[in-house]
Amino acid sequence: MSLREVAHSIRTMEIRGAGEIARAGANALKDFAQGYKGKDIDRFKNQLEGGKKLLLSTRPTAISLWNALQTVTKGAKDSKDIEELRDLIVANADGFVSRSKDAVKMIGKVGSQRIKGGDRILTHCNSKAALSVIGHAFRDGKKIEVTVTESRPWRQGLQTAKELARDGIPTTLIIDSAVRWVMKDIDLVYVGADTVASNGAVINKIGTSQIALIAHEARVPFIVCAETFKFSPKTVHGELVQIEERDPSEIVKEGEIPKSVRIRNPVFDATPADYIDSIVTEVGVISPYAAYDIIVKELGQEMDLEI
Ligand code: RUB
Repeated sequence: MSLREVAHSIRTMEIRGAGEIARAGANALKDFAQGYKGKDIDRFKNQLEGGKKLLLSTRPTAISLWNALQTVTKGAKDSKDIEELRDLIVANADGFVSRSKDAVKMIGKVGSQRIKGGDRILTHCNSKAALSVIGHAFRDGKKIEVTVTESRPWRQGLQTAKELARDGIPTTLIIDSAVRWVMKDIDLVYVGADTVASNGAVINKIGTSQIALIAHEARVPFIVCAETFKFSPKTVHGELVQIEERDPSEIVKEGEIPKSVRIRNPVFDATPADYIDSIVTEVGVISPYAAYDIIVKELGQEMDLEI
């Protein structure tokens, strides 16, 4: 796929999930660099920058994509010739993709320690990191059951339910508004993240914050699974996370309700740190209040504040 095609696939959600879009973005820049036939280094750099902008314009909320593209182009400014720049982009992209896949596996191992045989787990949307935890616990022989929310309007929960059923994990599907009713039958909640802000707030699929509130009310631990590249250096610089609002046609069909009715389709929300028990990362389980430390330690290269 060309860089343009990858951007289109991310925009239209053929490629989706914060980890997947980050890896797809990194690979798109790598493929572009490998296929670059020009002889002018400045033109090459400009086109890479343009490709980065195009990829970043696809979906605004997941910081994973920005972190991935920053990592892939790290050091590009100082490159003096085309070969050197091409090799740098390829090595950076390969390094990012391989680290990010290892991170998902490590999150599975670390996050599953908390799960005991007989636990009933609830998850929302379709998160590779959360599924890694659940799958790890199951492969360790723990007899678990998983409840999955439908996750309107894209219904990513159906994908999650298919993946769990394929692996032989007992799975129940519920509609999003049933969460409060079924919470009495749940022991642990595991969700993924698109972005973790420096104040520990987690931005994830719309409805996540309601689930966190309900879990809090029922004293059920609410655990977030997030690779360190889901943490946002931009929030340290004072930027607010932009919540993507998608087309109303994803919710109602043309003519289904009067045109005068306004339709909003925000697809992510923010869960404050107070409602989060812990965040499982590839460098260990942390309190949401340690988000700033993770940003400084793991993503430190992006941290220089300029006046
Ligand atoms: C997906 C979503 C997922 C996170 C984490 O939203 O909110 O929970 O991206 O996923 P969308 P992962 O379907 O709109 O992209 O753990 O796979 O990165």
